[in-house]
Amino acid sequence: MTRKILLVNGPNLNLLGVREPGVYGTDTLDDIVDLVTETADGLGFGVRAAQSNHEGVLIDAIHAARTDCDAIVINPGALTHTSIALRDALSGVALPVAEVHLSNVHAREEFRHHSYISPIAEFVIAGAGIQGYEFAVRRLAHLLG
Ligand code: CA2
Repeated sequence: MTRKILLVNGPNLNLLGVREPGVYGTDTLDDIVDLVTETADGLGFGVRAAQSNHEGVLIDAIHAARTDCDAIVINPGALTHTSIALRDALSGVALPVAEVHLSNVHAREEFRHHSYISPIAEFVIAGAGIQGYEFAVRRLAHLLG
């Protein structure tokens, strides 16, 4: 059976490439999904991609991964800085989690410096643009062996 990675993108990431290219670049969410899918495919993994602007929908997608996914790559968007519920969902499914941010959140406003997700993530990648998602897939595949 093919192993699978859940790719989760949080609120407003559907606007990527459409608004604020100065901060987040010109790549779109579809570009991210394509990059993750191609990278995972080359390593023998399948991908299920989810994006929502609603916290509960993201939590449901994470719960669903419990039975058929092996790892999670997540860019929680602004929920990174606010959501204990998202963190609890990620802890609850007990899969390895890679936290990815397009921008270097530590070089931005103070409120972006704290993440509720980082303490339960295997690793965090910030500021590498969409390449960060590719690194995350490669590292998770390596960790899973
Ligand atoms: O750098 C990242 O990947 C972030 O997770 C992006 C979030 C932000 O709240 C985090 O602090 C860091 C925001 C995603 C919103 O993306 C947009 C894209 C285009 C136009 C407007 C928003």
